[in-house]
Amino acid sequence: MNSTVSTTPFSDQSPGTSGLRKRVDVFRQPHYLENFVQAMLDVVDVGGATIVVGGDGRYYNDRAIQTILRMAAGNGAVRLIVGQNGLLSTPAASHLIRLRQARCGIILSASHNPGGPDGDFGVKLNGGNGGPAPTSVTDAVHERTTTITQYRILADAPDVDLATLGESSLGDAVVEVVDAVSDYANLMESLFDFGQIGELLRSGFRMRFDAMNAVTGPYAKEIFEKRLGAPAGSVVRAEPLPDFGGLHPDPNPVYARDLIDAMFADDAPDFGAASDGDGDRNLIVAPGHIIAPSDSVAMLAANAHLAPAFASGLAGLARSMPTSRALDRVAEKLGVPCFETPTGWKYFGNLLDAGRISICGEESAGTGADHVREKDGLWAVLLWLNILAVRRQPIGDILREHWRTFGRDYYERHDYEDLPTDVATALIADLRARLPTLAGTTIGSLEVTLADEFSYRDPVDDSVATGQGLRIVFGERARIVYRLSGTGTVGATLRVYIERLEDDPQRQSLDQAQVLEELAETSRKIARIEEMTGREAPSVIA
Ligand code: G16
Repeated sequence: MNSTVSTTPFSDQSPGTSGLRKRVDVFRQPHYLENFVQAMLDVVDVGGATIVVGGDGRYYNDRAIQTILRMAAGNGAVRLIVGQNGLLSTPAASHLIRLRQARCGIILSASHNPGGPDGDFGVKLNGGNGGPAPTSVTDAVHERTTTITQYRILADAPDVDLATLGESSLGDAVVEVVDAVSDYANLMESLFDFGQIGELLRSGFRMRFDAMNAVTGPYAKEIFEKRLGAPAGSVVRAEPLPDFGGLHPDPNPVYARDLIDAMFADDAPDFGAASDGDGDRNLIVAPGHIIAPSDSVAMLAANAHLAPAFASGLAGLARSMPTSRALDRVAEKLGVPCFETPTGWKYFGNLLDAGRISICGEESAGTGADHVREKDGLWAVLLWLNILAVRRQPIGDILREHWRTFGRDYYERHDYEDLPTDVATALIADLRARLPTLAGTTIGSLEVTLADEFSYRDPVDDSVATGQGLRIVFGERARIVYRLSGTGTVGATLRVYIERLEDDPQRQSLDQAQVLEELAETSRKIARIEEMTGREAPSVIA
């Protein structure tokens, strides 16, 4: 029976960079999930709509999906497309929304954050284009959460069987359980030269893909081992587990230690990669070298024409502001525009929809293209493999050749985690106030050519995003960027992004930490980090 349940607002349902992310405990409070979902359904107006629902399989995914299905049906949606067992990687969900022309998608994930009963959970809304809802929509959802008084749900309906493919009914709605792995794999097959990649993978070339016990496991098994013929065991930790086996499913050098160790061993495979909790991020590792995400997107763009999807060239490129400027120099050489957007995949949406860009990426391990409207970890791995299959050179050689041609951007991100929110906000405010005094000054050997707060006017719809990070620019040579993370669930994280360009080939294989040492020190001094936070050093260097 369709019930209307009375509720009262929660004060903490403001969606961050990528939807609402909180501890599982927070989501389990009575009405908490329901309030947020009702706010989304109200803003989208789902009467008569088709909706895609799925998640990364983390703890609480199974319960939350049943609630969301009952609410979607209770709010008049007519077709609910769900991944088998409630699983959908974020890029596969984006694809399914587009393929089935759904009005929206509801994706359950806290991305790379840890899972399990004490871990994190998240809910995000994607629009009919398959991409994260734009700020205008997430603002409206937030507004709605502050005034909500009731939600609608088929309270007494039994759980839907999500293990069995096919259709069933839920109230007046049809629930369709689909095999999203094959839809997604078919899309990949249409973009890349599977014949050539298969030849490479069957030629003795060894790859290691670490799914980190998260959602990409079944997709990677199907694509790499089944369709492309990579030897069994090329995909490791392939079973999605509700707590990711206790791992932090973040493909960075700290949490993907297993992969890094394998790739730095004497008998390292030829190519290593990992993805995150919901499959949108990627890490690429060459034998003995971790490829920085900012470099990876630049190298992919420079070589993209080797894959069928981009054989006729690229319309344009884009990167988030803190991502290194390596991509800009590739765009310049290709003669295409390179857009600089705020952090958050949603800012690429309009550019992709308008056909202004073909490939985009972020320092936070996200790379993607116009085939879906999310970043896509497996897509990035496949584009790398396609390039390697055509060039038949070791990935390390391609890396060094790229640096010789375009210069190398030594790059690090220093995270100061779990700061009291007021302390982090005060630090940014203090630095913001001092920006005008920094421009034109010389720090060490570098002159500050620009010190400002980044804001962005979307070239497609003219919407403006302000307050998107503080940047201290030293011409082409170097840059420091400061911003607060929008994805954490505890306290605040200050992110400091440091980059330095080296175009002398003799100086492109130096120790990264050493090259960046002076700039790192400068970054701490300029923002008075120790003085304001008591922290002498970052908690994580990525
Ligand atoms: C999300 C967004 C990304 C963004 C990242 C930034 O990633 O989708 O576009 O780069 O957050 O995170 P932060 O605000 O913490 O720096 P994901 O993979 O967590 O959805």
